[in-house]
Amino acid sequence: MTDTPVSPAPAPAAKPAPAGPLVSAALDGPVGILTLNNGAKRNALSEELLDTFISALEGLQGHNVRAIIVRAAPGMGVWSAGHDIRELKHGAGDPLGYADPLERALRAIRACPAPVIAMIHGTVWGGALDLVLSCDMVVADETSSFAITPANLGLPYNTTGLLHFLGRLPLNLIKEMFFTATPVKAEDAARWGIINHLVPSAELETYTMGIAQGIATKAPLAVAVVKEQLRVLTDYQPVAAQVFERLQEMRRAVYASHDFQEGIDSFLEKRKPVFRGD
Ligand code: LCV
Repeated sequence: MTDTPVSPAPAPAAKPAPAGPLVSAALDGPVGILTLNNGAKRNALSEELLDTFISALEGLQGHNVRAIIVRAAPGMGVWSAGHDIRELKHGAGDPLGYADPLERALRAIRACPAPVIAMIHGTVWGGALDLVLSCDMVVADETSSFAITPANLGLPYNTTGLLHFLGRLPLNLIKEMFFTATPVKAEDAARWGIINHLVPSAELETYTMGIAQGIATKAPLAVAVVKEQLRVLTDYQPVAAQVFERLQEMRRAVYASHDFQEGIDSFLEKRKPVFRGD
């Protein structure tokens, strides 16, 4: 990929600028490329990284891009370790609420008029899988795997997130992924439909860029309207207010539980969690 770097998205003003941008943006003709650059923290989706991601995504739209590729920096064994667990707080309300930075990033991807293609080399964990599934297409290589892990943290996944999975996978596969938190390896991810294409590592960039450049030759207004029609038709599932309230009440009991605190503590203390079911 021969990138023409665009000015890196400004880091959030509140904190000192990171050594290099946590997310860099580049243009290759009509194709934008967003690169996650925090290898030391395995591209954990912190508020800082996600704010930078969202502004970089919005910045690319200002350059009239026709397709956008989201990738990790070359050679990283972990594409993203998911939600920054250090930013999950027990007793601070819903850990995956509407205003959560990860939820904002998912909405930004889904609302972006240009198709967004996730290019995966390495492992994808937790909320990063929701981010990948929020992209319009996924191209991955043989090093990829995909895990959704709230059961490792005692965290109650949110209803919007579950709808993202229901829009993509059969119920039995969603249940296996959520109940076991086991990473789905590349071959199975291709067979299950988590990814569009499984290609050898050596061809990953060329293959993904080929799809992006192909999209870039199509009528952008027609592409953008189909993307928005599909978003509206899949995201808006009628749920009775009372049902939604009951689900929220059930989730409240979980994120107030000892097990959620244990999930966070065990990660920070680098030990296995012991869940008591309360
Ligand atoms: C903060 C991290 C993280 C991280 N946050 O490297 O799906 S939900 O509902 O659960 C949602 C809420 C969610 O997304 O939760 C997070 C789900 N993610 C995970 O459970 C993955 C947690 N991470 C890991 O299992 C390992 O880090 C992997 C397997 C990704 C990589 O292992 P590796 O041995 O290569 P380390 O574990 O040594 O991590 C390197 C540094 O990145 C930090 C980790 O704390 C460490 O920091 P220090 O060097 O300061 O110790 N890190 C990794 N993941 N999700 N920080």
